Formats: sequence, C-alpha cells, structure tokens
Amino acid sequence: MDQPSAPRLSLTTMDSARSGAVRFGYDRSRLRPRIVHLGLGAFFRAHGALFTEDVLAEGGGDWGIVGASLKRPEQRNRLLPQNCLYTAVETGPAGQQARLVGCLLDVLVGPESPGAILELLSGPDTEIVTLTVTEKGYCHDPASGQLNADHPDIRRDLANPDAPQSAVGLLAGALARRRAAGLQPFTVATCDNLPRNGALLARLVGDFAALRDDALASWIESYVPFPNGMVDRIVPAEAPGDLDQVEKLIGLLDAAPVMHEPFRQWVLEDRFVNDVRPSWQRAGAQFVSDVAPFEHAKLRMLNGSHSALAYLGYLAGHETIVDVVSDETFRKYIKRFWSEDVIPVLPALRGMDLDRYADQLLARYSNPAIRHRTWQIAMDGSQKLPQRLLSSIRDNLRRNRPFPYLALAVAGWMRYVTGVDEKGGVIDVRDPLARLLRERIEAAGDTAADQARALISVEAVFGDDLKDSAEFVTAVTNSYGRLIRDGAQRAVAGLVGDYIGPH
Ligand code: CS2
Repeated sequence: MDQPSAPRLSLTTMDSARSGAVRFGYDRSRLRPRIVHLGLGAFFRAHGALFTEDVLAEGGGDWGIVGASLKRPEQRNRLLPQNCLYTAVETGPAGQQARLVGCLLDVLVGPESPGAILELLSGPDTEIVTLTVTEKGYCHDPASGQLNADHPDIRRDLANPDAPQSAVGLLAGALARRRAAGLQPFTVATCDNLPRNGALLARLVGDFAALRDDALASWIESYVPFPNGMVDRIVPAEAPGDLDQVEKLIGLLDAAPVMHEPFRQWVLEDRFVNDVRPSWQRAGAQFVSDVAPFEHAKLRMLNGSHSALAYLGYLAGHETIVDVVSDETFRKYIKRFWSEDVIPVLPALRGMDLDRYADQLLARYSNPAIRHRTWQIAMDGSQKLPQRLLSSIRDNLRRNRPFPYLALAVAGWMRYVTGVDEKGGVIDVRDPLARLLRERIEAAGDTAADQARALISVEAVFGDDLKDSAEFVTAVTNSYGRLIRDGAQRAVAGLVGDYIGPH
C-alpha cells in the first residue's frame, strides 16, 4: 500500500517539521522586499539567500527577497504553494543538515507578466538587485564582452521598452523609470561566474541605455554601483530522489529543496547606494577593494577544472564530477591541469596558497553526496570557455609555456559539441551557439585538423587572436585528433602517462 504522503511545507505546517530541521526564529512578517533577485534558481537559493538568512537569524534587519524567473515558471509553481519556504540541505562528510529558509517572499515570472518585474524594480522598496542569469543571460559576445545588439532578446526589449524581459533590458528600463521619478537608483550585485562581472554588466546596461537615451547612460554611469563579486558554492540541479530524501529529513513534502555542499564563499566590493546593504560580512562574506585576484583563481581553478572534467569525463562515460575524480587517471589529469598549466600563470594572491586551494577543490569534488552531472556543467560551453580555459591559455602563450592539459580540455569541448558521443549516440548539447558550431564542423569535412580549425575560427569564443597562434592551433588540433582517434579515456591516460592495454 502507498504511504500516505506527508503534508506540504508551508507557513501553517512548518512548526510540525522534524526537530532536526533548523527553522528561522525571526518574525517573517516584518521582512520587506528590499532585494530583487533576477534568475531565481538553485544556486542563489543556496548561496546569496542563505547569507541573507544568516544575517536575519542574527537579528539583522528586515531584508526580504523577491525572486524573478526570466524564462520559466517552474520555480514559482513549486514555491508559491509553500509560501516560498524551502529547505536547504547541507550535505557533507558529517552528514546532512536541513534548514527551513524564510527570506524569500515571492516569485514573479517574466514572460507571464512582463510589466510586473519592471514595476517592482522601479518601485521604492527595491534597494538591491542581485543576479544569477548565467553567462548567456548577459546577451553579450563572450570573447569581447560587448553587448550583442543583434541578440533577439535585446532587439525585442529595445522595441518594447515597457515590457523588457532580458536582465539588461529590465535593469536599464527600471533605472530609466527611477531616474524619471526622482528615485534613488538601486545597487546591482551580480553573482554570475564572469570576470569583472559588475563592470561587465555596468557596460552592457550602459550600452543598452545609450541605444535609447544618452543622458540615461551617463546617469547610470555616474550613480549606479555595480560591485564586482566572486561567488562559490557547488549546488547541483535537483536529482531524482532528492524530494524523497528531504521528506525523510523534515517530515514534510518540499517541492523545491536545494542540496548544497558545506563550503561557501562570497567576495565582493563594498559599493552600495547610500552604503545600505545586509550585514553579509556577519555571515562570512568578504568585502575587499579588489575582487580580481579571487575571481581569477576561482574562475580558472574551479570553473576551469569543472569544465575540463565535464567534457572529458562525459566523453569517457562518467555521469557526475565525483565519478570522474574517482577515476585515478582523471585524478592525475586534473592535479596536473592545476599544477602545470593553471597555477604557474595565475597572479599571486596574498594569503592564498594555490596548491592548497587545488587540494581543497579535489576534496570538494570527491564529496559522494553531491551528484553534480557532467552534462549540467557542460552546458553553454561557448559562453564559459573564454574565462575558464582560454584566459589561462593566453597567459601560457605569452610566456612561451606549453599547456597540454588545457589544450586537451578545449579539445574535449570541441569533441563534445560535435553532438555525437564515442559510441555513436546523440549528445544533448545545450548551448546558444550549438547550431552554429555544428554547422561549422559539418562544413569543415572529415579530417580532425579541418574541424578543429573551423571551430577555432569562431571569434565569439576564441576572439580574433587565437586562430593566428601556431602554438595554440597545433596544440588544440593534435589533442582533438587524439580524442577522435583514441577516445577520452585513452587520450587522458596517454597525457598522464598511464598505460591502458591495446585497443
Ligand atoms: C559550474 C558552476 O555549472 C557550472 O558551470 O562550474 O556552477 C560551479 O559549480 C560553481 O561556480 C561553484 O561555485
């Protein structure tokens, strides 16, 4: 017989949650919607929202958050029936700890009510806008960092100033309204994995505004702070079985839990309108004058290795990051990726031991309870490669250093975007440039060298410099050829000197 299902998590049932689940002690009815988060997903709910929740738990203010989904309604559909409460489950070597989170107050869905998010952003309650819209949500050219004025979302938003749907269009539109109404601007604190993310977004919003009104663009430049920030926590997308696991932990049904690792980091500049913000430092956020060294280390060491393991690991048949790093050959590969190709060209970061950082990353990747799929990380590679892999490669080229581990990672991406795996099966490639990449490969013909060269000439990814670097073209073409000929497992084994028997 089926078990009767547990009651749904909500404000009326939360007191009956199992005693092991940590619940908020503050008066939630006092929170005001002072933060709007664009791109509500698992990451922010397990990161920025929890920093805020910690501050509230210590009695710090009335900072409530309204989430906005710019594309799909799923998060709203799951969260609203439970009064936007959800469980954050920390999963580490010491076991699992569930916490009921109360700081999320409402969720809006852009495409369903295009004016509603703009109105919220334009109103006096909104003081901080945070974002996790992923790399492709910036509608920019990933190699140059320029706004892509031909992007369909940007064109649509320019034609519909009262109902923008992209993050850039919403921010520019709301700032225009605030300026016209004589309101203060808000602070824009982006949390996406992009280099100098605040400065980048400031430029994109400024460029978008300038297409409408130069005076608006210069007002934004003068008055709107866009602090740069580095965020870190591994938060996989929901996996089958998560909901049951959470139901066992809290004794209630939660349709929108987030599972995350214990580690978290947030390093950001302290530039906020009127210096008003939650005391996130009380929850461990670091406010610094220059985020760049932290961000370089994180994007190149963590995200770079993630992408390398995702492409090569996927091709070798591994489903998750923990599966990949449990394979001795890949473990050797990623250690050398860091020690040979990435760390030697990283700008020194005072107080940070990069070898230790690499060891910590490997320990985090080895957490068996965090099932982070290679396929998930492999998504949107065209938007990720420049800051994760190509920046380290450019630094190696400048110093005449070889970079075989990085070259194999780039080749892994190329092999992946062919869309066909090593057994002839289809790879579900999710990438805004997927079609273009596929067409380039098909037009290039059969030889590995021609295909690799065709991809290297995609300037949105590789810029206009790398195709003219003989060292780069040779290293990547040879690695790609080896991947096609030998498959990923053998190619990685060959590079780290592991012997695998004959074919
Ligand atoms: C990952 C990141 O999906 C990805 O591309 O590399 O989401 C990564 O898990 C986070 O940046 C960790 O802070």
